[in-house]
Amino acid sequence: MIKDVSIPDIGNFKDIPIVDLFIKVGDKVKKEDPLVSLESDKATMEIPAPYSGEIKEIKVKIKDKVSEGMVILSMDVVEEEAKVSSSEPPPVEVSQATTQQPIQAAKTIQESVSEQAPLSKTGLTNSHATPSIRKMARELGVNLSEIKGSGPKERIIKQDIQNYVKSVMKGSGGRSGDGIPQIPPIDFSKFGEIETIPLPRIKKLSGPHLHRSWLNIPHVTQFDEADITELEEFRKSLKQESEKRGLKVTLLAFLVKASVYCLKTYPDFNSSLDPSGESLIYKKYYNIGVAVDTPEGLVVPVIKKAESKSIFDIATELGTLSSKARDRKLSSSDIEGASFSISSLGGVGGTAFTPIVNAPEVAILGVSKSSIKPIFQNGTFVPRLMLPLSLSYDHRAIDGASAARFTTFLSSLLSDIRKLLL
Ligand code: CAO
Repeated sequence: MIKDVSIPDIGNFKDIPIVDLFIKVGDKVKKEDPLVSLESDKATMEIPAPYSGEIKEIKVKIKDKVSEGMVILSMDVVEEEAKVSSSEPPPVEVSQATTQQPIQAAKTIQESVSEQAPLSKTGLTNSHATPSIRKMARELGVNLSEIKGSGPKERIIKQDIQNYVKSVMKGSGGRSGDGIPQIPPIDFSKFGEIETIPLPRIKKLSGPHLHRSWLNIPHVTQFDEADITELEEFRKSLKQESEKRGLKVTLLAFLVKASVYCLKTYPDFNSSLDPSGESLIYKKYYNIGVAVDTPEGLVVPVIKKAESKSIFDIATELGTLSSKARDRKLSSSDIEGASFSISSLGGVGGTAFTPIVNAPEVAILGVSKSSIKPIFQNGTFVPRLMLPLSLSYDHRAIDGASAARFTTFLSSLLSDIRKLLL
């Protein structure tokens, strides 16, 4: 049945221009779908469909001025609804066009405005937008006051919201892609002389990787120390033999060896979380990444299959990989496939630090500078060479108690490296 649709009761508003037509002839609409949008200098109103059906004729166009009772279109109304057409038309949805001028309107309009009132707290009503656009903004969690409209009279249109959402997703809307508020830019030259130097290539590459690991992994660091007095004596005793072989055996080679032993004993530390986060992938190989400090930034070459290598083999490979790293000659195969990493700052200094887990690994061992400390043994203080250990781990994969067991075990191995033979 064909029925005319006219402007319902819109209170004291008269001769209001149409600013949007949401339908065209042939469109099928449901009762309460918006048909047209009217906008005075005080308010924006959407006229909803009073019935479900098909649009047959549109009798108005954008910029036409309308008042209550004017026929704007005709519809072929769905049979059942035509029978109950005496029912009340759906209420007009209204929003305030500007905050400066109060709305004075009929009951239905005031009711709608009071629905909108909570929105003003978020600044939504400061903007010029139709109710359907406001609805879209609400659904997407977009604050309209952050958007400059590109429609007539700076009205916010659908495209503006889409562009805004895209810019936020790209991290250019005041938030990073992670939804983390960005640090506002500061003009440091206001406070003194400055110089801007681009980051070296490696720092540019490692920065996002470190950031990703830091954001994704719930980090905890377990601190401990190992008595390496005897180990250091043994290492020094190898000096002649090492020199004959043309290599330098540092503590790091022993740390790699002892770590493999610990990883075999505590396999969780040699695992990765499966992408679903529902299982752990255990690796049956022991590839140890070693952080190397280079003038260009931090790189982590990998000692592959460390479980099958001797202390001399590991020392040789450490020398080769760190020289390659410093000469920027590492290949991609040199830096891939690690299952656990070690970061030694022992040659530099410090007492402890919190290394960042090298995702998708689940743990990293940090080592600081050893020093002689008075240790209470057999009723007396004795000078012992103590090595600080800092084990960071992914708390999703590893419990605190396991981490404490791992470092305790590592400490016992380093205190008596004969245990590595067992
Ligand atoms: N305590 C005391 N002395 C230590 C030590 C420790 N834990 N570890 C090493 N040393 C000593 C070495 O024995 C060596 O002394 P000598 O020259 O008298 O023999 C000196 O410190 C320098 O060692 P090194 O750094 O050349 O050798 P290494 O095997 O210990 O380390 C490498 C090699 C490549 C790991 C290291 O040079 C390096 O780059 N470390 C920095 C890693 C880094 O930046 N980590 C931070 C990453 S952020 O998580």
